[in-house]
Amino acid sequence: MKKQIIAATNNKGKLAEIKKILELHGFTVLSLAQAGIDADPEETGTTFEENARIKAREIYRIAKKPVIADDSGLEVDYLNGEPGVYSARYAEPGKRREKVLEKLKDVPYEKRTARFVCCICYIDEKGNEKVFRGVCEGKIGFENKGQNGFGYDPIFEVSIDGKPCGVTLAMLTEEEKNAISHRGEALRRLAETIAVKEGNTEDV
Ligand code: ITT
Repeated sequence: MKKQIIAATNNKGKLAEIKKILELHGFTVLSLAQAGIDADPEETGTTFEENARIKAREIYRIAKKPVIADDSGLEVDYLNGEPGVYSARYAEPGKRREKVLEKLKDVPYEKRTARFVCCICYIDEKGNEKVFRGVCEGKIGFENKGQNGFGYDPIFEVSIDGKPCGVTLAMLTEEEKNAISHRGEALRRLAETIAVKEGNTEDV
């Protein structure tokens, strides 16, 4: 049997990426709905790691089964790391990217450096906890470009070989994004650590 993990997220974009990446590594990923859980833990932490632990612990407390939680966000250097852990609450839905673009409107391209950060907290069936981190470096563009992905993807230009190339994460396919993204990196670290092969259901 494949190892089942509950993904403790209410964000559909994240869930799709988590499923794609972990299923490639031999896991079966259950959404909160599939696990029969209706919860939205309050994110009271001040770091991605704290919030990932808070969300994973809350769902583990209810389910007592292996769980992962993802806390992630965009850090813009010119804005001293904003929106950071407040990425999901930075402005009303639909206005968050515009707020970043507006704050950077007179900022030249070379000063628009930014990164996505993702912390994944995994808790195994016995309650052992581990956090995995991934980072994706890039720059904030001057307008929305691309239709794929979610959140800030249309304004985040990726770096290929350390150089920005005018391509946003929203212009990539899901596979292309997962190959270079903060979430892809954190989840591959998790998969390597658990070293799951089909049929292996051992603990961390
Ligand atoms: P859960 O807590 O239920 O997982 P959430 O959307 O509230 O969902 P976070 O608190 O971790 O999740 O906020 C992360 C926000 O950062 C997310 O809503 C996006 O706006 C942004 N973000 C994170 N990863 C992203 C990505 O890969 N592409 C674009 N935006 C991303």
